[in-house]
Amino acid sequence: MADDKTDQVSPKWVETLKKIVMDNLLVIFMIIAVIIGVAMGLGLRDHISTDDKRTIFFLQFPGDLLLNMLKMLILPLIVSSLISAMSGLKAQASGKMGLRTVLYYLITTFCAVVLGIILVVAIQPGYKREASIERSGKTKSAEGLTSLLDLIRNCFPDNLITACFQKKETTMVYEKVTLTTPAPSPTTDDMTTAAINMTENMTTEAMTTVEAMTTVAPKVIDGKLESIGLSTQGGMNVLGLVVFSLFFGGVLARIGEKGRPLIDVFDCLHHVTMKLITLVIWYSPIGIAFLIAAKLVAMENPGEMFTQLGYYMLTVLVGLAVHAFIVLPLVYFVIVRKNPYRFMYGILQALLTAWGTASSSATLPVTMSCLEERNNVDPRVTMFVTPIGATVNMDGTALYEAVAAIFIAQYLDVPLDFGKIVIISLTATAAAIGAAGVPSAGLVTMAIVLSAVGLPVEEVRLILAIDWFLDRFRTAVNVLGDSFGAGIVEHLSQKELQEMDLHLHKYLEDEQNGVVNTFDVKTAIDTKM
Ligand code: 7O9
Repeated sequence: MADDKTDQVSPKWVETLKKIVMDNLLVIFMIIAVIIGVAMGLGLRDHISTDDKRTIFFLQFPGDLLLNMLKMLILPLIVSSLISAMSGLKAQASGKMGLRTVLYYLITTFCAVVLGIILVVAIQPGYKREASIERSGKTKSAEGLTSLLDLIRNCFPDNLITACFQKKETTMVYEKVTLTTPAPSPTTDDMTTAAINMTENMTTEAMTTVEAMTTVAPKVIDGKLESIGLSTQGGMNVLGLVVFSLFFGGVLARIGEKGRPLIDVFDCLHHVTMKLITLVIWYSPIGIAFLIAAKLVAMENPGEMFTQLGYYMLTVLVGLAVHAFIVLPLVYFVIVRKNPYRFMYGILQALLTAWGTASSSATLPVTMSCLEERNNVDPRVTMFVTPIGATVNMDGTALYEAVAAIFIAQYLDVPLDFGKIVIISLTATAAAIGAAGVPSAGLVTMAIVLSAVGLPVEEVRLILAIDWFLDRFRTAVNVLGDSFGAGIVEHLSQKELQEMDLHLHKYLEDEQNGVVNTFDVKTAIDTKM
């Protein structure tokens, strides 16, 4: 008996500890992976030169495997999730949920932009400079109207198969090039140098290649438009697939009994994909460690970067931190009345993946899995909210773009009045929402914000050097925003979800008791989980 007692006391204590460790094993692995990645990267910097592209390429191999595995799952995941979610929700419920989702995204993105603007105006990083910033890299062309039309055009792809790996982009070729603003300083990039040589000659002959065109900002060009047309760009047309899946799922739910087999197919596809994700997640610590190490080894002149752009970096990081640790948790707490930090702890793994990969789309599988498995968010909500969130909700990016635009204005001593600041806030919000839909996005959306207030687009070069570094933090904030969104929409949609549960419960009960169903098949489909 005495033995029994000791057996009971110590194992219980050990059991609890064991349970805590086991429950958080992956998170612990991920944290260790980040630490190992940073240590490995910094350690290898002494042995591998930044120019040794070959070794760095090989060093990144395990990380590339992770990125591939995650990206491979995106297509089946978004299509099956959105179709399943839409076919499982009643028209009214999906409408209400959609409205809440969109409102949450718009409001939080705008909050992020305003927060960024307040900080950049208060800290004034553009005026605090010791040395002039080295300008590097090339810029892409961007025009507000064509980008907006591209965005809408991409919502309706002409071919579903090509939409999985191509987007359409409006391209323009100009006959003559006249310089209206000072020429940008030369860089090592051949294409850019060629383009600059042309602009330095004030008036040049036609630029024949589209590539040459895209290296010069359109504001610089004041020539006759020779041709305009569509070209294809690599990358998944995610917006087109999202729009298609939403409508497909919506209609599928409404065709009654006939739709049942297909609904089961997509349900099944979703379940299998989620299971595959859990497998990939076990590999993710290894991949993350090597991604971080390779990036740190490849980093050029970190000291210079930190001193020259230190205040700018500080502004962005403080903004992201305030948004992540104060604004979003506060919104969650006010609406849901639960501990937001516990919620954040649940998705820590997704946040670390976002930080390690700098891609919220590659993180989407991990985000969904964390929300469903660890935070117990209703799958019907995550399936609906997170794929859309990964596509249109980018709080971190919006904040970053607003800060960057005003930083560039400060650096160039261009005064911005209140009207221009309002324009920046609106375009930064819109650019972040449309980023995934605009072909060759990234810096293009930045260029749209700049050109909206008449700032020289090529000056994005100022901030290019540390873009990759800040990208990791803003991606984590993007993912955090999507996740809180799922929690909040679930809370707000409780009534609809419970109603659907009730219907299903009754239906199953009746079926079990052999009662002739009071619900037709369509209702059963509408209410299925
Ligand atoms: C950041 F829904 C998905 F998963 F299928 C999906 C697929 C692709 C969602 C989005 C995309 C996509 O193409 N996104 C995209 C995002 C495209 C271009 C630019 C950006 C902006 O990226 C962020 C940033 O640079 O600030 C950030 N790196 O969240 O991934």
